[in-house]
Amino acid sequence: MTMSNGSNGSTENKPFRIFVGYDPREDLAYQVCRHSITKRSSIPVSITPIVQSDLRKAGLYWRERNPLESTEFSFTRFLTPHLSNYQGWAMFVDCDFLYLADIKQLVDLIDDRYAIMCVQHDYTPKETTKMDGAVQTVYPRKNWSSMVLYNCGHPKNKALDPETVNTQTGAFLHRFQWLEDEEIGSVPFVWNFLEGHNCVVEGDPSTKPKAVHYTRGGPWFDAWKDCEFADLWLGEMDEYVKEKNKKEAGIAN
Ligand SMILES: [Mn+2]
Repeated sequence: MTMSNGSNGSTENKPFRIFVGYDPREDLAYQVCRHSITKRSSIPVSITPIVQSDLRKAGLYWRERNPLESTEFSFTRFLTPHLSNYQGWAMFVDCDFLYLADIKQLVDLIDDRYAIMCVQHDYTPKETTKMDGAVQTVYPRKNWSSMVLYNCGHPKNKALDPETVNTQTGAFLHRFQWLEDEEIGSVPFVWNFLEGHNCVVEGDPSTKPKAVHYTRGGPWFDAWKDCEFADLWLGEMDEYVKEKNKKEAGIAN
């Protein structure tokens, strides 16, 4: 489906805004995720890491830390519409994603009828722990909030003001309880392909991941060096490191 009024930026020259959840323990994951987006994008994008310490300094985030939060962006992600001045569309994505397709293909799916759009997984994780031993919790709509296209100008998303993001429960936020079901649009699962859960069906190109989500932990952690699609992530990392070294050498000269 294509946009009628172009407010997502795909038909204007304004870059498409992307906020990536940042965690100091996963800096490399963030860098590689970012690289995988920019390298393949045929449209201008602006990528901003969501850094909890910066948001605390700016007075936008004051929640007490909770041991059940597996990343620093568990709650800060819901500031996406606020950080976009409640205008246009923007994407939030976890840092543990590897993009394998042009983000324009996702932007082209944007439909102004919805307040948000995401992959609507029916998902129950097998593991009870994730990443570096942080406790895994199970709840309805698990993983839906890990990649969300926000219609920041939609009146219903005004509900996501800093006060609400800082005081509401995890259930309210992660289950999108400020919205009615019909205000939540769906995009194909390949845009949030859960490593260890979703499967590629041979001979069916519609099951080929466009964005792999290493939700259990990715190859940047020793325990997940051999997970599915690890080779793709490691290849992207090599490329990112090489380009970074080249740039730094260029500056030194
Ligand atoms: Mn994740």
